[in-house]
Amino acid sequence: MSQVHEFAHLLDDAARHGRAVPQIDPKGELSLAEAYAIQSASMELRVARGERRVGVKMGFTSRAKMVQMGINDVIWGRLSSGMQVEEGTPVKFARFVHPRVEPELAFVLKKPLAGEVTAAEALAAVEAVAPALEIIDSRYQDFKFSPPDVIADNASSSGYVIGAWSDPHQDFSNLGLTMSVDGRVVQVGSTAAILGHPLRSLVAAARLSAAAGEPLQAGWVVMAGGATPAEWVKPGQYISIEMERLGSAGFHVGE
Ligand code: OOG
Ligand code: MG
Repeated sequence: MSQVHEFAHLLDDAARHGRAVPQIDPKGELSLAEAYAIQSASMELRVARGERRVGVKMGFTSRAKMVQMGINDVIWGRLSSGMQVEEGTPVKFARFVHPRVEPELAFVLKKPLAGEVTAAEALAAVEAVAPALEIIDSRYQDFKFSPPDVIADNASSSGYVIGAWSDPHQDFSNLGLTMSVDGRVVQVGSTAAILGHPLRSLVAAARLSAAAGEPLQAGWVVMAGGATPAEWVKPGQYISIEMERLGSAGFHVGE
């Protein structure tokens, strides 16, 4: 499709300048393959500016997120170094269009993981797990999109914050979690909301990224997907996740 690069530039510019754009596929003409090609081309633009590829994020892996956004298929996106938010460094609100935040679980891999793998094989590739928050920021007006739209827009990837890493050889299939804004709990959930077990999200990430010719690498981070609906982010807030046994993570939102 000749428009791949045009759409990739449009969405990359929107992300860089924090400016909303109209949906690129209002008539439903884009295939999922074309949408992923746009996503890939937009990641190449980030890499050309010096960002590093650091992993993968999964989307719509919980019913809560599917219901909130009206989409029933698991999708994935590409994570780059420029998206990482450090816990102690306030994130600038002005860089976003209309950000939301959601509680997740993150994996970091110690081995490559590719193709059709079992949950046990996936676990054997995991170095550690951690509580995490994802900042999602659709580049589309009103945060409205179809599946191809959101895939092309890198699954709304915008930022991620990861807490302290823990040994993955413990049961993290059903850990209670809360997300708080300024210390007030705004969402309550469990890691079990993520496909019944977050490892299933890693299994899907291994399959989907290998099929795209970019198998998961040692050292990569995989964000398993939101466990609850996302909440709007506002300047001045402190947003945190508290996860049973694994601890917490949080960040300040600047102006
Ligand atoms: C799309 C991204 C979905 C998740 O964790 O389910 C996602 C969106 O909701 O804008 O990141
Ligand atoms: Mg997410």
